[in-house]
Amino acid sequence: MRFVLLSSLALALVACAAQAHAKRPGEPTSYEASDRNGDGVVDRNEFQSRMVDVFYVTDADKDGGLSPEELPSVGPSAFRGADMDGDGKLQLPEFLNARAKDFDAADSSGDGVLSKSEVKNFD
Ligand SMILES: [Ca+2]
Ligand SMILES: [Ca+2]
Ligand SMILES: [Ca+2]
Repeated sequence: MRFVLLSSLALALVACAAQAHAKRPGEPTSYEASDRNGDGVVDRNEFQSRMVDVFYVTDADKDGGLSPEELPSVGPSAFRGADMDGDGKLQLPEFLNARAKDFDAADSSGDGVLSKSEVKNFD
């Protein structure tokens, strides 16, 4: 399930970038946008603040929860696993919790930060 969520993360980021605006040459990639202090790695706080942005962009109907329709790349079992209160939508804490697991799964070196090679799919 972790890897399903991880690939859905990359898709969510791509979808987010596509929704925001068409990418122009020279604009920062989503990875670079996530690396807010520019030290070349994405730490937990940077990842979380990026995921908050993704949440609000993904919540198309602005009802404060992500429905399966708003997260088409997330499989039903992964969605149910993340929906802790079982109301059929992922509220922000549920979304962040699921994404924190993605962070751990992506951090293959276990140093608590994501290097670019650990998130090849970010772009
Ligand atoms: Ca950083
Ligand atoms: Ca929604
Ligand atoms: Ca929920």
